[in-house]
Amino acid sequence: MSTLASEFTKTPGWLDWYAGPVKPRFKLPAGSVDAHCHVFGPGAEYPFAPERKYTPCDASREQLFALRDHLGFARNVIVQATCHGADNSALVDACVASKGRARGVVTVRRGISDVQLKVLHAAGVRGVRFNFVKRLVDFTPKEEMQEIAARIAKFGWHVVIYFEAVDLPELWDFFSGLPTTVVVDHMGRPDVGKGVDSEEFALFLRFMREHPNVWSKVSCPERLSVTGPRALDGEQQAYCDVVPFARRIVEEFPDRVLWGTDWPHPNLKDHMPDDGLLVDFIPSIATTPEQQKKLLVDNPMRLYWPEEVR
Ligand code: 0GY
Repeated sequence: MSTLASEFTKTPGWLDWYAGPVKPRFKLPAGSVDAHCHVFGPGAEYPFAPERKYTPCDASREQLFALRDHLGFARNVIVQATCHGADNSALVDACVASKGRARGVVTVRRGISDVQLKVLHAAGVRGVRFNFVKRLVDFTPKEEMQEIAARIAKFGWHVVIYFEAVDLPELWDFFSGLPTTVVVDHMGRPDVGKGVDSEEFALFLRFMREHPNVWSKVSCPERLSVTGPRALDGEQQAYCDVVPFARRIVEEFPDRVLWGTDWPHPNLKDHMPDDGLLVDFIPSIATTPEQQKKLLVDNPMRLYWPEEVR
């Protein structure tokens, strides 16, 4: 008998994902990839991890695939959420159920065997995620991550890193030593209040410039914005304060950027975005059809489905 969903009580104040997204006005290029999204449970089938820092609402693979189709994406990259710890079952089953239309980025511990890594690869996994956001995970020694990175490099996988901008100086050397492609979640979480010309963001741009193996997801305006989802006046668009950051990265590194919805948007505190409107945000950060095709199709295909790229 599986664990009952009712055994899991959502974290107080939890915001559920938005069930009625609009159809985006922006028509995604054919073959677009939502390269950052999650599945949560359902808890009754895939229990949340005992070591989790939050308990979310359910967000099943069927609901993710329905959103994919509604928004006009062709494929997903599902990233292991910390509420599932290193039990990747929900993600793996979603990848398998997608029939090749989803790849996965997992969390693994050093005890994982090569046989287990091969099973994950067969299911569609192509990367591991190292999380440095202290409110989300317990500390993992760097040696353990180094060891894992060396092992997954042999499978042709990459490393996804999630950290906050203020921690980049301390993590720089560790990141520089990673032997794979390295994908940064949400632009390294800049403090947008400091402005696009801040030293902090300059350091992130330098990090990308000096490391040609580093890519960035230009995602999560809803998580980073201070101005928020509503226009401040008739002129300003939603999340306008995030635009210059994402645009700067897309313009300088058009071949090393990815975009994702971040559905079902864990841990948002003040509002839940309409994913259709998030898609409509894309043309303001990737302003030409060439940039949009690289961001949404060419780059994620090269990283996650290289065998399909001619
Ligand atoms: C995100 C961001 C967050 C959470 C997680 O794995 C997670 O729990 O990634 C966050 O709370 O900032 O990328 O979904």
